[in-house]
Amino acid sequence: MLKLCGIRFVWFDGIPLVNRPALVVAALVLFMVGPVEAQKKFVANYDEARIPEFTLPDALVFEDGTPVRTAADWPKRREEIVAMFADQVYGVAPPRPQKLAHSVLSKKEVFGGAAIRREVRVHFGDESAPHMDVLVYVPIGTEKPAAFLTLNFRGNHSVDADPGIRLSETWMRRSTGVKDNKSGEATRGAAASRWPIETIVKRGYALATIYYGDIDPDFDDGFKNGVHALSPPKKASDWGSIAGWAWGLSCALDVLAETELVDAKRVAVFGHSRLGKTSLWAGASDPRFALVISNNSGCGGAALSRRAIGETVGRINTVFPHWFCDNYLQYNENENACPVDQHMLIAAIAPRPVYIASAAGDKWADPKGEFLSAKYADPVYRMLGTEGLPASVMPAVDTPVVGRIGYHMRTGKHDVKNYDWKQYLDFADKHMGR
Ligand code: GTR
Repeated sequence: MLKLCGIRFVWFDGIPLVNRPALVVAALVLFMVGPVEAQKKFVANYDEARIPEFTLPDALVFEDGTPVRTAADWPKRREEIVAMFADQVYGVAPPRPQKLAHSVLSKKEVFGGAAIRREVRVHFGDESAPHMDVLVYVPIGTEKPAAFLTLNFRGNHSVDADPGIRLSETWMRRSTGVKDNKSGEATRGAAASRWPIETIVKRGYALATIYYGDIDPDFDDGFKNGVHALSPPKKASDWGSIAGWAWGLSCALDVLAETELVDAKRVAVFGHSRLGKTSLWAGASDPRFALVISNNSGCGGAALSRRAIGETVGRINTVFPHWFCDNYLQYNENENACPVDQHMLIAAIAPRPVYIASAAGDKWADPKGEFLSAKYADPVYRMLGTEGLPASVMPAVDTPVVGRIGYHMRTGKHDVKNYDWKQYLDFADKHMGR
């Protein structure tokens, strides 16, 4: 018998055996230390010279190798691309409910008579189904305005200090003012710097925002809560959280169309960071969105995965296992095997206008990779007869390039600033203005 590090190895017919308690201990150690170690060991690459070699899949070639020759071929190729993203990346969502029961919880004139603020409760089914609250600002004096439909991170009450907005009662991530995962008064208006609502309505746009946790609380609970409870994922291609949030946005668009509060044909979908990944997927999967905005969406959003700079597919799947579908795990440190890359997500939005914004200090999200996605989506936009992205090299900081695809890299860090909103409002004027 051989004893090594406290584990008894018993030799039997020349085969080393390990005693059972030691096996259990080793399995436990592997189970607990394995993932922690894997996370600790992740060191992001920021060196362009160390990017692995890669070839991008061509958005303009069908899966059977046939080239996409004309605009008439595009809808079929687009369908192929959207299906691959659903199957391999975000997961397939169930059909939206036939009925979305909704009621107005509050209605008030705000900003000195510039807008009406409403809180609309929307159930994913009849009145007994789970619900989300949509906070809607509609400018007064603009008939059927265009709108920005958005998700927020910290509750509807966080976007403005207005005491009339209901405090979110949904599970909330720990942060200042949140106790036992419940929002406190101190979080009222806490995210207001990201939401220049008065400016937006005074420019003639409506703004609708939803706390993303109303749709699916952002933690890995095996999909028991949120909208996944309505259709729990069973297959590796079934929906993850990003697909759930995007599905919620599409439901909100259904209700905006039904209530005629805004012009449902002119609704832009906007999101920051993980919610920017979500706005891209919402825009790609639901062609009713007239315009799409991704603010610092990074890995799994606008950034090319194959560059593996900053956050990588392996890292994101380890830290946020619930965001994507299980099929996406195959591409951990194996991005080249994925049938799609993120420029195809942008292309799937074509020819609708799309704006991609980076921040110079947000290296984790790979600003260059975000720009390159826009650039490699450009041939699709041009084939469809639009001006695409009017830049072939990355523009300098704070110098937006704006065609049917818009792009800028703002000074500063991962955030949403008035500078970003100014570009989005100008972009909306260009493409959704009357
Ligand atoms: C980070 C994550 C990013 C981004 C960000 C956010 O931790 O690595 O992909 O989504 O969170 O959403 O704030």
